[in-house]
Amino acid sequence: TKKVVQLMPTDIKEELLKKYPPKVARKRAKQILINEATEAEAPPEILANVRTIPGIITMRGCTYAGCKGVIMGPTRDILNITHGPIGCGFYSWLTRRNQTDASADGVNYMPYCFSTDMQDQDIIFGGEKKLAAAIQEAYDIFHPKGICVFATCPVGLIGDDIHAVSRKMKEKFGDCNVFAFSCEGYKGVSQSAGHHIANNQVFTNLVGENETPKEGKYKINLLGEYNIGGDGFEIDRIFKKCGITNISTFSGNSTYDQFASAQHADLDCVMCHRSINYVADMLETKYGIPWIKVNFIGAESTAKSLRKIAEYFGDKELTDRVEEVIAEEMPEVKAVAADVRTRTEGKTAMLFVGGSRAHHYQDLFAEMGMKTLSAGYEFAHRDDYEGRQVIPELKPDADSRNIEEIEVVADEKLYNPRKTTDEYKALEDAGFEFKHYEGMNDQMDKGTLIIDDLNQYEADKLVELLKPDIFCAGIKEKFSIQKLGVPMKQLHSYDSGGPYAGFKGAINFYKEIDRLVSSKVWSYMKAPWQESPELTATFVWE
Ligand code: CFM
Ligand code: HCA
Repeated sequence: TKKVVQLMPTDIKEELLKKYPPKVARKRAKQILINEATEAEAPPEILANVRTIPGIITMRGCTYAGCKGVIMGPTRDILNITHGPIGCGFYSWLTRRNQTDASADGVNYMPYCFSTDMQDQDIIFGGEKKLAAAIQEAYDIFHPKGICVFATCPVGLIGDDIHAVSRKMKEKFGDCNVFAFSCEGYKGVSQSAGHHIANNQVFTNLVGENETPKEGKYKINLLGEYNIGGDGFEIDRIFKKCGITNISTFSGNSTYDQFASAQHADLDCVMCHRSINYVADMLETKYGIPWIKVNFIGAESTAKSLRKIAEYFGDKELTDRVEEVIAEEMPEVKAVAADVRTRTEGKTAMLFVGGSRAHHYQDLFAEMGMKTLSAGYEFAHRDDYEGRQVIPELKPDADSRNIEEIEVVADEKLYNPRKTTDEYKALEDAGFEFKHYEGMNDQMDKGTLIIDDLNQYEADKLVELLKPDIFCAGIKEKFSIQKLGVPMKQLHSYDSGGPYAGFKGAINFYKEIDRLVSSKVWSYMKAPWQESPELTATFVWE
């Protein structure tokens, strides 16, 4: 006999927490939010960017992954050496599907995996000599413009001074910029600390090096775009069509020289705010380049972002051209959307991805008439949920020496997880400035579940209770979700698909999701709870 019960968001939250010991349940309760914001209210608070409780199987990665894999990985002509055991280098090698086009000068080190391959004796006697030898060997074979060295966990534990080795080798070569990142995996609570470390070092050691001005009427940098599955290629195609010059992308399909020339841009467009906001702030502080938030995931968002850029330049020629491009690109997008909507309208999705996609991809689903039941980030900070960012104190004489100081002030003001909405208000009243933009909470419907640092147990439970038509996350979740009979789309690597950004990307995405949610194959899977199907639940929201 089947019993139909109606589940309220509070019931779901209770179900997710039921199995935990009281202390764990108390902490997780603060990271599971029932979205209740109305237009008049401030967005609800969530606990984010805090340590995962030991024993919980988190979806997160480590600081090394955020630094070496995410920020520095997509740059083709900087030679990246992992100082550590071979697994760290190997598992961060090309798994992110960041594409590159080396046609200009043919230099591309991405197909190589460079590592010092630390062994037991290096741990016991120290690995600095081995690192110096690896840098020398890389230089002799490739003569790159830059070599970056990345610390893994054991390097920090044994105390190898990777910065001293890098400095020494830089001086020795004279024509190769060698610098290092103290991005040991354990340094932070997630990848997020790795972004911060990477941003600081690139800014300190590289940005501003090329003083030759760049040509272009509307010069921008695109920050936080990593060319996964070719997204950056599609965005660059659109920029080019509009007459916008992209000086540098941080860091999809980027080069050494692009980073070195970033200070020549008139405007910074920030796409993945989480991973690169530090660079945007430093460029603003040191060079006075303002930044705006953009999003090229979703056709409507793409159009909106182009209009925002045109509005910044306030130039009729650019505004007209942007409108022409949108008018040219949109009909095909709309036609495909209308077709897939006949099958996707009303279907439901869950999105659990790193630090911005779980938000950005909701636009694409909305364009297909699909609803996001639940979403969350792996490692975002509260500002990514609540939609505000502190403006660090502008220091007119700021240079790379006080970057740390500026960020410490910013972090203290913003990222302290104990700060409440009221305390923010008090800060604003006291004259601190915040930039406001849309966070995940603003976008999601009332009554939806926003969950930070979701884990395997909760993911399975959510699927069991809410049975979404599609679940989006990463490789660690892929197969466990599919075994529950629900189609799973990787929003990190895009599986083997993409691009999904821009206009052409939107079309690709509609077709892919249509294929996944319309397929009958998933209904043949028997999920564990279907062995005894006494209970069928429907999710109720307002
Ligand atoms: Fe930014 Fe990214 Fe993301 Fe990210 Fe990442 Fe990524 Fe991601 Mo994987 S930079 S936060 S650290 S949009 S690698 S391209 S997909 S978790 S949501
Ligand atoms: C990382 C990279 C990752 C992992 C994706 C996944 C990516 O965090 O180290 O878990 O599938 O996008 O490649 O986020």
